[in-house]
Amino acid sequence: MILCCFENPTKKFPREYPNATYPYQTMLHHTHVVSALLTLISLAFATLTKTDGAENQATENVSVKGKRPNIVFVLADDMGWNQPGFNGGKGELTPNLNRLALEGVRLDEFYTHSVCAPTRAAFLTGRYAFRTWSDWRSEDFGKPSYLAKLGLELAHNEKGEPTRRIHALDTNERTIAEALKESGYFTAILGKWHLGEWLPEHLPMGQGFDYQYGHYAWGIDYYNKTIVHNAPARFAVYDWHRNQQPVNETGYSTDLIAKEAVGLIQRQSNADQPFFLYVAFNAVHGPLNPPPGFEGNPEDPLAIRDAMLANLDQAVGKIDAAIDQSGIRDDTLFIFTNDNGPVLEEMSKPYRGTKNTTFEGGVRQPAIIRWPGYTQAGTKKSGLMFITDFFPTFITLADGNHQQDRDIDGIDMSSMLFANAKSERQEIVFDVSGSVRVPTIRVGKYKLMGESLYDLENDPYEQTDIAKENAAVVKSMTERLEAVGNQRPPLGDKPLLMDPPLPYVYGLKEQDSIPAWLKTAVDNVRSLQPTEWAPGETPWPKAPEGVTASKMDGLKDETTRGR
Ligand SMILES: [Ca+2]
Repeated sequence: MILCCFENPTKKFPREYPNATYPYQTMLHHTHVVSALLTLISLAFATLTKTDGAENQATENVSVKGKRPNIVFVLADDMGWNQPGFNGGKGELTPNLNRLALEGVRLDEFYTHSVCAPTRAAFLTGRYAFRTWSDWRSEDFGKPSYLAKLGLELAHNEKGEPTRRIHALDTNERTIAEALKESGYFTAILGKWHLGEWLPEHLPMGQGFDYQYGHYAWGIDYYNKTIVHNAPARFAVYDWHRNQQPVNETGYSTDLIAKEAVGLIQRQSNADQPFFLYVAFNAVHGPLNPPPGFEGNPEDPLAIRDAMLANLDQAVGKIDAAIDQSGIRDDTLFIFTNDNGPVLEEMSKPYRGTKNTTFEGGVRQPAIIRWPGYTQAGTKKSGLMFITDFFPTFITLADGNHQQDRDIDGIDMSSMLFANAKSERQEIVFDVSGSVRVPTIRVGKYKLMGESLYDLENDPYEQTDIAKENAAVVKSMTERLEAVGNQRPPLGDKPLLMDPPLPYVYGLKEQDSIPAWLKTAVDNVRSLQPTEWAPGETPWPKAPEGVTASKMDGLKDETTRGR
C-alpha cells in the first residue's frame, strides 16, 4: 500500500490543508512507534549524561552528536510559500518535493531573511546578516540609489570611470564550510553564491569550500550564464565556473546543477569522509527562462514560472535518486528550503508580502528535513527556527568545534529536529536600522515591523496592525531592536574597487586569460542589450521603500528594464 501511494503522491494533495495529516501517516504507525521509543531512550540517555559548562552545548543531543551524516542542503531561490504542492500549490508540478515532504519532516515556522544574500550569509555564518553587513548585497555598492542611503557616492577608478566598491562576506567570518571541513568533511557548493564575486578570497573556495560549481552573483540567465548587468555598468558579465575557472557549457542551469550534484554524490559516496553538499539553485529566480521542452505560451509569465518550478522539482528528484542509488540515504541528512519569498504575492498566499518585505510571505519558507531514523516521515513541526540555526546544528552532527571568536545567533536545533524537544527560539531579528528594508523583529507571538505590530498567533496573515492597543509591547520590542541594531559593526571605507568596471567574467584572477569563446559569447549578449535609458530609468531595481517594497507583476523581475 505504501508503494502504491508513493507512485502517485501528487494525487493526495488538496490545494489547502494547513493542518492536515498525510493520508498514510497511520500506515507508518509501526515505524513511528519504534522511532518514538528510540527518541525516548535517547532523551533519557541525554538527561543522564548532561553536563554543566559552556564547553559542551551539544551534550543534550547525544543521540545525534557526532553521527556525521552527509549533509545535502538544497536551497531554492525566490520560491513562494505556496508553490510546492505540499503547501497548497499545484501538486502536479512538484511530485518530488511532495514525496520528500512525506518522507521527512516539514517545518511550519522556518524563517530566513527577506532577500538572497542576507539569507545566504546567515546560513553560512550562523549570524544575522547585519553583523556582516550582508544585508547589503555586493551589487548594491554599484547602485547610486543604494549608496545614497549609506551616504556614499559611486566610486571611480583611476581612469575616472564609475565602478563598484568591493563588498563581500568578511573572510574573518567562520563559515559552516570551514567548520565542517575542520572536522573532516568534504565541502562543495553547486549553484549560486552571492557573497562576493570578485576577489579570490571572497569566492567560495576562499571561504571553506573544497569544490565550486555555478555562479557567484545574484542571478544568471539560465541559458547563456550571464548576469544582465554589473552595476553601475549596464551590460552583461559571464558568471559560470567550476573550481573558480570559467566553464563553457550549454544547457539549462537548473539541469546542469542537478547533473553536477549527481556526479558529486556518486563520487563522494565512495570516499572515506562525509560530505557537505550545498546545492543553491538559481531557480525559480528570474529571468523568466522557460526550461527545455517548454510547450506552454511563451507570452504567459505564469506558465513559464510553473514550468521553471516543475523543472526545479525534477532536478531535486535527480539529486534524491542519486542519494538512493549510491546507497547513502540512511547516512544522509537531506534538507530542502528556500532563501526568501517570491516576487508575486500570489505565490505567498495565504501569507502576506513578497521578497524584500518582512511580512510572512517574504521570510517564512517551505522546509523539508529528512534523515531516516532521526526524522519521522510525514510529520510537521512547529516552533520558531531561523536559517542561522543550521550552523550549530550541523557542527553538533559533525562533532565539530563550537568554539569560535565571533558569537553566533544560531541555536542548536538538533533536539528539536531529531527528537521531540520544543524549539528554544523566541526571537528573530529580520532587519535592523541601517538596512534598506524595514527594521523588523519577532518576539514570541509578536512581530514588530517598523511601527506596526502583528500578533502572529491570532493573525498569521498580518491583517491587523495592533500597535496602538499595545504600546508597551511596541516600546519594549523597539528598544530591543535598537539595542541589537547597535551591535552592527562599522562598514569601513570600502576602498577596493572593481576594475575594470565591466569585466567579461567575474573573478579577478579569471581576467588573466579570457578564453575566446567567452569573449564572443558575452559580446553577443551585449550586442542585444539596450544602450539608451530614459531619465530616471536604470538597468537594475531601485532601493526598496517601505513595507510593500517590491511588489511586482508577473512580467517583471530583477532583469526587467525600468524597475
Ligand atoms: Ca532569492
